[in-house]
Amino acid sequence: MRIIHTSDWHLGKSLYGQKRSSEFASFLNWLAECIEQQQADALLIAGDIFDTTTPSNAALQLYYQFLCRVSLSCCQHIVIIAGNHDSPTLLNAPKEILQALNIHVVGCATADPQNEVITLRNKSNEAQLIVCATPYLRDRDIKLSSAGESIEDKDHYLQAGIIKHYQDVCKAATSRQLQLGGNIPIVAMGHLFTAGGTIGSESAVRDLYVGNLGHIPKNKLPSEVDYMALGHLHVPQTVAGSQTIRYSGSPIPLSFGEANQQKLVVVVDLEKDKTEILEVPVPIFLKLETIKGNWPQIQAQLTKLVESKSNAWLEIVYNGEHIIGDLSLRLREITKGSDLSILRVKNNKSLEQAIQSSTQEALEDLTPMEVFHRCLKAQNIPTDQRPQLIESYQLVLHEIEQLDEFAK
Ligand SMILES: [Mn+2]
Repeated sequence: MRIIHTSDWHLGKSLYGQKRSSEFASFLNWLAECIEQQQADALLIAGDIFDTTTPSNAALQLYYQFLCRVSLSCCQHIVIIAGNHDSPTLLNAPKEILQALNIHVVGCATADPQNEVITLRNKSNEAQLIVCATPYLRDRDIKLSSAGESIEDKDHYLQAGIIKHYQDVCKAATSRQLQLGGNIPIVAMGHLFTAGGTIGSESAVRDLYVGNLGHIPKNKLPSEVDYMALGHLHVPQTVAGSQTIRYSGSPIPLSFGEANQQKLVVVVDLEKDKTEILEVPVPIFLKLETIKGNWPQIQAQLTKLVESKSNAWLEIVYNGEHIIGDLSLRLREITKGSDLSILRVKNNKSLEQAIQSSTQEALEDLTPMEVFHRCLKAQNIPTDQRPQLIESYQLVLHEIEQLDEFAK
């Protein structure tokens, strides 16, 4: 049994206002070819299919066209779980019709763990693989928060609840394994943050779990499974050194911060007693590059890119000694007539900045917690009062996040 594990597509995401539909289409085309080349039997997508809970029709079309194409290929099954970015109901809406194509969708957790246990069968109706398909778990899937709960209480209940949910689903899977004769491999899927995970410079993920809220220690993950296909972190990685618990990461760099990561999908061969793993690198469909330095450095790098006829998308960070008021104009001059696109210019030495004598930054560059820290400083709040206020603020942030998701 050969499976391919991927996650965090974030279809529909744009970068500083630029649509990325052609990169997403290129990736899905590549993935469909990769499935054929690898002769994969199943595809597991571990959440964050879409970037928002209301994806555009163009993003939906990419998704359905891909599902249709793959369901006609050698790949007999697709299992999809919702991530925190996905709308559980949007994913679930076509559940029955997709089921007819052997595409299994789990948009939200239910009270019965059996609903998250899927048996994949071959054409002769023989069971090949059991999949524990647990979607992203929200507060309301675990327990309702009560007023006056401290961050420690909340973290404790949330963690314990998430762990128990995974254990319940795993237990249901092992009893199904017994019913089926005992030697069918089990794969678990999840969309969560394991403690110690690498998040790179993903502020979007960093903000999601304030403090350590909801971080799951590796030794609490179900150990009875042959492979665990995780989503949520965009940097591909193994969990705490275990080769069989992995994040596939996002398939294309979703921000300039991810541009230097090798993106990949994971091919997993599940035999009776051994699991073999192969990482297949995803090609770069469009280069994202950050150009940083003083003016001569930026000028030299840009000229080189123009000469090499690059069509990269660029982020320019000027941090030279001298104030440059006409940075954008100078950049336009150099790149005129080329295929380069400058998406973002950060001038650390602009005239306005010299006047304000503070670093030039936009609110979007800061996390809500950083803003709060600055508030405390600006209001001269005594240091001994700060921890209590920070804790309350973390709780409020978390409540807002959950309310936001409830509305979805
Ligand atoms: Mn996520």
